[in-house]
Amino acid sequence: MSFELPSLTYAYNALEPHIDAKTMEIHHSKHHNGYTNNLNNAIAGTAHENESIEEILNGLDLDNKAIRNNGGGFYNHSLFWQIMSPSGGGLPSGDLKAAIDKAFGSFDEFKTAFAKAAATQFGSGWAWLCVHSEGSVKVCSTANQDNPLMPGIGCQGTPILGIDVWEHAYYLNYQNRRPDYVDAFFNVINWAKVSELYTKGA
Ligand code: MN3
Repeated sequence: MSFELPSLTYAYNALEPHIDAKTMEIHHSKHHNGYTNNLNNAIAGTAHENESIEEILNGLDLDNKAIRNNGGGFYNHSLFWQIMSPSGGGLPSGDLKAAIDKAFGSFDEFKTAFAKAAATQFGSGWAWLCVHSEGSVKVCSTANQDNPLMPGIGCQGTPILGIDVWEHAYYLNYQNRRPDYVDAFFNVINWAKVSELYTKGA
């Protein structure tokens, strides 16, 4: 089996003004495409060929840099496109809202914690909201293309929301202003999708 670059369900310019079309186009058609091709090359002829991406990441040997970087890159971006939407923004509801309130006290305090994780991730990486099997949620961050599905990464759980804080995700529009990009990201979060992932992962 080989992995395929997933299509976006919206146009490259659909998230403007929060995320610009050029950034989206390069990010999806070049960066994500590159991770996808490199992952396929890395697993070709190995036992991983018959595994799902989740199985590959759960059982990852962290010393296998090709699969770590490209398998992470494939998974992380596949999630990232889904948890954004042109009609996104607003607030979570239902069980997800309750879990966020329980963990952080309020949505605003969650937003502060998530934005801080994104801002303080040194260099390239991701900030995450993860769910644990008993339904609790937590915020953490990982370097490069690592993610919470990888063993021993110091940030465990099932990711239900993630923000890419590599410069390629925001530099054209925001240059060094990562906090402004993180703030804008909240206007495109697809909370319906995040809720669906919460229910699946809890
Ligand atoms: Mn990226």
